[in-house]
Amino acid sequence: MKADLLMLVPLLAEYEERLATHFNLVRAHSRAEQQALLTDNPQRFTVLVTNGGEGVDRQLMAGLPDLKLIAVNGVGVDKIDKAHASARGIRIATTDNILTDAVADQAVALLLALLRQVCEADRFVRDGLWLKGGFSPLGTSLRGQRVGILGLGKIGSAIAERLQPFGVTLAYHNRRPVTDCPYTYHDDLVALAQSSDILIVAAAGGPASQHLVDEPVLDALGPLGVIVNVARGNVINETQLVARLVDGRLAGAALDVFEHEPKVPEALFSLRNVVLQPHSGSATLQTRRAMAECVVQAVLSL
Ligand code: 8YV
Repeated sequence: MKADLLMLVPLLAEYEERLATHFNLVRAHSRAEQQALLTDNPQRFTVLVTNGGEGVDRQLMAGLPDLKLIAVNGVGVDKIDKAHASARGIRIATTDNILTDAVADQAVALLLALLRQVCEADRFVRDGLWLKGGFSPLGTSLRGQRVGILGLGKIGSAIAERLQPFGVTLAYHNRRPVTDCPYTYHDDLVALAQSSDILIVAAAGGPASQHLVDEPVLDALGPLGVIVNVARGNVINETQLVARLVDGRLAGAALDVFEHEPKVPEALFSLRNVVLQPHSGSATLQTRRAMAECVVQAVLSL
């Protein structure tokens, strides 16, 4: 008889099929379905599959007494109680390194889309407005901009590498300076924001980075500043961010992630100075295949 494998999120079909040759897949994508499992022989699960955005509900993890492995289809572990997992010897496997390039590409794509008003101009053409006159607002050149990166880890560094040939100046804020790094280090995030035109958020999520980008940072970035977030929504104080985008205390934002996703503040929908994405930084076929392969290997290795 096959063992049960708990799937909190879907994987690409072919990888689920591979897993299904070894396991009986039990899909519980909603909180209600997960809750129901807790009273249905929960000791049958030794492995579960989730992703970075979803993590594992605290109560669910506590209710699975024989859990040994959490296989994450992503790198973020901010929605998993790591202390609880480690106390119970539950291993957490991630797709470390695999999505770095895709997320860094997405950050650059979002930045250029925002500065060059790609989405706005696309809507202009689709709506047939070009026939009535030219697209009037001018975009912003990337060359010469001062870019500040919050979080110079693997993804932050990959973003910096991609931006260098565009002729920007690069600086960053991290808990500690990165050894042998050519970019200017600011040990204070407000100071980084003050000396940046563009702030790119690439920091890991979790309690330590909750609302790191708050009023003082947003004010320091100022009315000409723009912000890009490919990390976690709650690294930025979203209420403060939205208020500034609405009243012009911040020039623009390109956001792949949100504090309460998939809920996105409705005030953003009518703004022309934002680019909004549904947490799709790693969403390329190649990357999602490589991630799913990594998850399958982790599950089979138990
Ligand atoms: C993943 C993410 O794509 O890796 C993460 O932590 O947030 C995303 O890039 C997500 O886990 C979906 O699989």
